[in-house]
Amino acid sequence: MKNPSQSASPALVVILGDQLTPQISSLDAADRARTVVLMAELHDETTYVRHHKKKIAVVLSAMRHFASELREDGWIVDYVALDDPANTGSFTGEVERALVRHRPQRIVVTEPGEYRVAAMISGWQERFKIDVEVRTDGRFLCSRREFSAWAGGRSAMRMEHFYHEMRRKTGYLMEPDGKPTGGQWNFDAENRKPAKADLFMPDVARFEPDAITTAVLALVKDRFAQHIGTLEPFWFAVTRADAKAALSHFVAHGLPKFGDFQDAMLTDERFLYHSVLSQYLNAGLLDPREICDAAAAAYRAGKAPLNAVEGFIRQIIGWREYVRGIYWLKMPGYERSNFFEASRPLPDFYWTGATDMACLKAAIGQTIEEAYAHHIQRLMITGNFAMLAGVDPHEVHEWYLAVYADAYEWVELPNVIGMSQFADGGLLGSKPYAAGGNYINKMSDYCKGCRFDVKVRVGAKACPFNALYWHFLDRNRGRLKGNHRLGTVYAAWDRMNEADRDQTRKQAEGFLATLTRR
Ligand code: FAD
Ligand code: DLZ
Ligand code: SF4
Repeated sequence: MKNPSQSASPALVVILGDQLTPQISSLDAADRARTVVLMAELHDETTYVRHHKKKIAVVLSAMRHFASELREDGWIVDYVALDDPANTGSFTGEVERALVRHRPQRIVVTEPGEYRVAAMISGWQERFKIDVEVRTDGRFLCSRREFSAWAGGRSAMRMEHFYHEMRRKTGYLMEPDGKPTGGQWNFDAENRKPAKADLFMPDVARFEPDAITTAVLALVKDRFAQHIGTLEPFWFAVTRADAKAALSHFVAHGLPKFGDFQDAMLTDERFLYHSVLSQYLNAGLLDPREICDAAAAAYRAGKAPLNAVEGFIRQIIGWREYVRGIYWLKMPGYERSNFFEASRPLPDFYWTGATDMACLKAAIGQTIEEAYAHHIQRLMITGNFAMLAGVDPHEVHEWYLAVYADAYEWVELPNVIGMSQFADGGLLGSKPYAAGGNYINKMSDYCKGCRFDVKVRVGAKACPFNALYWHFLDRNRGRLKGNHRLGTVYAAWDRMNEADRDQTRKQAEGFLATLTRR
């Protein structure tokens, strides 16, 4: 229980770079006159992986805008800039300095998104001899405690079951009789159409950099020249007002076809009908409820079909909340999962895009330019390739954490370790997302522009995904043989004659030997 005199005692509220929400719990019931808000641009946070330049820029610019909005709203904000000569570069170091400046009686912070930072904060009370109150992050629809209660005692923690609970809890797309709208929980059977290049595609919402962003871009250009990525053109929203405009833009232009083409990939269409909202949502510029409210309202107004709206809401109240729950349930240790004992270094071309494989070149090329790739590119192109090639999943994880503007470990890690690399041995998914060239050809136009032939398995023209796919299954047979969902593919491998199998193995091994790293 909170002591009433405590809430009036001078407090230092620490706001982290992904807590840019005016209603953040650390500010609840705080007295503006007796509270100092500390925000700090930190060397450690900008470099614990070599984040994409655009990611650093969007975070720092959004932090600066948020600090100035808080000040306009009457808060006292102590903002430490990256180039402040006294900046120690870490949360702990900056809290220590702020304690000397402000002499607060207590520290208040909303629970951080990452285990690494939570471990740091857990040492503050002892180290600084001051009360530290860590509050639940109310921006999530399912608290960590609720998720543990849901997970407790279950042998399989499937997302679909969790999602039904979340639909009931939130009431999204639910009828008064407790049944799901449209009589089904999930309309994916109507989704997953391949895209056609001649369809009209809406562009993503783009925003001109203002003076604050322009200063941040100059700072990032100067300080992080060695990090991956193109800094300009920079079009991300960095304020809540612009992020809300991006949400309205998506609901009007992207949402109606979101479901149909959710899994499609096109070389010249980087965003298709995706929302491109995750970087705003994860930094706190948007709230999951307002996004789902807007999508549900579009359905009710007849502006978007049920398959699109259900699929979209599922990603947010289902997948997003579910992966966060898994992260906190399994950390620490989850980041070192390696079910296949894969040890190959991440190939060089993940950092440069320099490969003849047109699908990887497109997905990595746009990642370098935009700090964005959509879900199927992350899962079925870069993720699939890394798993088939036997890349160390920890290296894969660090790459994803670095290159995407929306990447924070709580959401990135389960998607990479669990969903994409099957490195947790099936906690999150019931079978590995492994596919040969056929799948990529069906869902994209990449193969048309590729020097490899997607229909061919061996020889100089052979699509590398084909032999790698069989090689992956073959070399991991011992680990996967109990998986009933793979029975038919192993049966197909067994039906191949021994000479073909042998050629396939050699083809894959020859290709793997060409992969290099810097
Ligand atoms: P949309 O396709 O428009 O989806 C709407 C929203 O749903 C997203 O903005 C996002 O908030 C949420 N969402 C969708 N799928 C997922 C999912 N699997 N997990 C959590 N939320 C989801 N998402 C991140 O936010 N950060 C990451 O670091 C991240 N890393 C990923 C790594 C891999 C290997 C894979 C396969 C997926 C990853 N995702 C990650 C999930 C997903 O790819 C992105 O959320 C999505 O591509 C963001 O683009 P969007 O906003 O256009 O999404
Ligand atoms: C991602 C990020 C970056 C690049 N820089 C900062 C920063 O300078 N200061 C800050 O407070 N937060 C930053 N962040 C976000 C943090 O890494 C994030 O808040 C923690 O990882 C907890 O999720
Ligand atoms: Fe990718 Fe193979 Fe298609 Fe080339 S042929 S784009 S490598 S799937």
